[in-house]
Amino acid sequence: MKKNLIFPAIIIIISMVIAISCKTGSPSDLSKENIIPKPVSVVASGEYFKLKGKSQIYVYGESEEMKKIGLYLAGILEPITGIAAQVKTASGEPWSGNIFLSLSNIDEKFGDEGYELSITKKHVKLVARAPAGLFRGIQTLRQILPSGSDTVSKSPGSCKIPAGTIIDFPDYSYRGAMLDVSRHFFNVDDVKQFIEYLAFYKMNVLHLHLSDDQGWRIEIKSWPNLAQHGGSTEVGGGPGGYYTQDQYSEIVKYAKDHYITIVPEIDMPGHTNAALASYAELNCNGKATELYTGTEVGFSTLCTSKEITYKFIDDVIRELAALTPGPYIHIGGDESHATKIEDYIPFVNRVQEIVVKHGKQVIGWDEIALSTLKPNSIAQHWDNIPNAGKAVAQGARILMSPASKAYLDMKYDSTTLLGLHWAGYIEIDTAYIWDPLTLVPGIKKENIIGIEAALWSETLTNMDEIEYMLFPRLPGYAEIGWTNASSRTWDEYKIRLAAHSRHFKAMGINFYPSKLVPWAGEK
Ligand code: TNX
Repeated sequence: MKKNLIFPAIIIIISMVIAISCKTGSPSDLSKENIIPKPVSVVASGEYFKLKGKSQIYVYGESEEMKKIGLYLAGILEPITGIAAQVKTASGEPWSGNIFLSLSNIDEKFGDEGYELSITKKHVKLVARAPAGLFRGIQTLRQILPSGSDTVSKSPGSCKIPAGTIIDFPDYSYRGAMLDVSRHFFNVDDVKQFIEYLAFYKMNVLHLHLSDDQGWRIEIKSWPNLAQHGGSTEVGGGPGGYYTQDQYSEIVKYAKDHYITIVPEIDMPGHTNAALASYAELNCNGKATELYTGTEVGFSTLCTSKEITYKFIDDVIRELAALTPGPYIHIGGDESHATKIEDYIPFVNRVQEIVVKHGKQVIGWDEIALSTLKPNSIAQHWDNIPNAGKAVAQGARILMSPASKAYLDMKYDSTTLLGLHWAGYIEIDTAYIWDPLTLVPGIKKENIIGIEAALWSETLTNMDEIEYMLFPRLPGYAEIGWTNASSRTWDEYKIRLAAHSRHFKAMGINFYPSKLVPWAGEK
């Protein structure tokens, strides 16, 4: 840049920063805020709370966890408002000028994740039954700060937050996304970024697809070649990679800090070429296969008639269960076209026993309903409606991931360069307009644990590409899981979604600017 242009450029940049800083916002109608997922109820008072340079965050109780949540909120406020709030312990009634976080025995309908956010002229008070509820409520607060999330403004100022009361709790208890780290490997930092996106939209599960034909991505100490050899490539022949157990634990902890459960998946008996290439004895013919870097499915199978196969599975599940505090282990079970059905059924039955022995509950793709499901097993519906029906008939619950609605790797339309389209094109409206309750005939609400959007990575190689497929569909899936279907319409949602482009921009997200969304309407 020429010297005489530097000064005007600096002025422009400074005025842009000021324009998006907290100072300029003067909202007063809480009910007009564009919150995703849409809360259960929002009542505006017409007033506003003014966050000032000396505002502090007060937490009730001495627990480390409360303090941590307070610090998390402080870390969010600082870059947006320029206010470096301190976290202190409160006692007595809330007093003017500050934000208060407390746990209280409010109505059971709030569950662990619900919260009540009351904003008055004097203070902000966030109350929940459990820490997770406070964390979810903080995401709401984050979305109603005038300048949006993560906007960098170093000039401390005052910030007006519209006042009123928000009462909120989720419709479904399981609201997740899946990331396929097998077809292409994504490192720990990428996964952490993914976790932050889920947290912003109050999702609570990250399912990691840790093994497939193209790569084994988790260190198993008793079978080291799985990761060393089986993790050494990916689709297209790149170097692949794997998480050491320490790295996996780091992901688990990061997720936990965002009140997100990790569900690890070891896909079997199909989708196992990476394991079959790493250990010859897992093959029926005793010969190791070649590593695979293509994108075909359905050609591999563990040797279900060999005892060593079950020793292998027992070791893998034992190590994985020990590293995974969440209640679930996902055993895959999809597209086992190379396994005879008479072998598949006893195999899945036996693997369920192994998972239960190691203290975990089974999740598997809907084909596992062909076997005898344990009552607390969960079938993940992706394709076959009769399979979902079979699962429910056996007393199992369904996790809803219908490919034609909730597959994040499907192209938006025929012009989308990334992704696949075997289940159709999934524009933003298609992704949003469906009800988990009406997909499978005869199914009741209590048969559904929740929803999960799946991002398969055959065509995705980096975070930019992941973001493009995630956004702006992810907020819609989060809302389907959180907000009761009776409170959702596409016409109203698309306006709120349009306003979220300010968050996407502030977070540097590479999103698909769908023509169906009136982005010009953003504030
Ligand atoms: C089907 S969905 C698969 C995956 C592919 C995906 C691509 C499912 C359980 N299996 O192996 O990656 O389609 O969209």
